[in-house]
Amino acid sequence: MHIGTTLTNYIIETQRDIKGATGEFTGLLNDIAISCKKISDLVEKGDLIGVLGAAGSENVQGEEQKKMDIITNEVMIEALESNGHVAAMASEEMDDVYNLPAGKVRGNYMVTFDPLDGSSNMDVNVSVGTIFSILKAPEQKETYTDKDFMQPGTTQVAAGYCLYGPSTLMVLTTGNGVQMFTLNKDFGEFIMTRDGVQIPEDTKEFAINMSNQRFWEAPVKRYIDECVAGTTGARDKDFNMRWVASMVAEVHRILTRGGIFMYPIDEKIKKAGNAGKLRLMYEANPMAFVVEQAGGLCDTGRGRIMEIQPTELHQRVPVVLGSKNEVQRVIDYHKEG
Ligand code: AHM
Ligand code: MG
Repeated sequence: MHIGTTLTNYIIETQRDIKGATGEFTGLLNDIAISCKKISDLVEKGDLIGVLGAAGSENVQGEEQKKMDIITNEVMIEALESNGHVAAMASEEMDDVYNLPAGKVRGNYMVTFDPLDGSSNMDVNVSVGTIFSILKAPEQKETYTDKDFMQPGTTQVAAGYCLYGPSTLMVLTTGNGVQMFTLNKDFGEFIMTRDGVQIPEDTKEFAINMSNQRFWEAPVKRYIDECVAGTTGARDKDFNMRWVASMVAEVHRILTRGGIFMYPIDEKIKKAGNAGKLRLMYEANPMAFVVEQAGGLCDTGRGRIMEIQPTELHQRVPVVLGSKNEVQRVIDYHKEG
């Protein structure tokens, strides 16, 4: 019905259906779209403008930052703090909550984001993406803290990602299904190219980093062993495997043709003192909102991601997402132990 409409027009139209939404929400999504267009341009130019490679610093999680992690984080901040739609933000690349400088108008929304997910793929010219989650600010004030962000994924107002691949695509949910918009660079607009995206309930494709196999827990090992055995084992079909190492690209493939993506907890992760690899607030929750709105499931294996009560800004969680029947099977295996 909306195919061919611009992202801006679509947001204005649907805003009327979003409880309590004002023009501010439209403005906010527009700010995000502008950041993504800028990031798309930087990603495309790459080595021509010297943005590839390491920055020589580490983020709060002790991971090496790429130049592009820092640059894209700044692009997001600049766009989001300028127009009075945002109260505060949090990012994978910033240790603490980002409060707007004095004098900037504070809006009613809080945004969490991973400005360039899969950034190590930048150097090898493989797809990367920006992930975002929009929450309501609990109150209007000058300074926000981590506590204000401790809202479960079920409270997200909107979420999505922008994938920088052969095309630049914005994938969005405001709780009314999932829409995909393709960037037409000739006139700089995101155009809706798919509406009501649905993930097939069954799949023959799994995505997991197999090099972690020896560290996995028993339910994950059982599930993947069965996929690999295919018709010679417990399953009635043979499986295919994909691993891009960009969550955005994996989720996008799953939205397009089904599949299951897993980044489970394992012995190596536990030994490092972590509860998972991926981050709840700006990776797992926004992807869970998108996946569930497309008819899929997103779980830790032991509970629905969006029902987790966050306790830390950079909290990590195990993630199992995608085609309903396969994710359910993994959940069942966890129950069986
Ligand atoms: P990042 O946010 O530092 O880019 O890390 C997240 C990425 C995901 O996109 C991807 O699923 C995973 O980390 C890749 O993990 P691995 O390095 O085990 O292949
Ligand atoms: Mg990331």
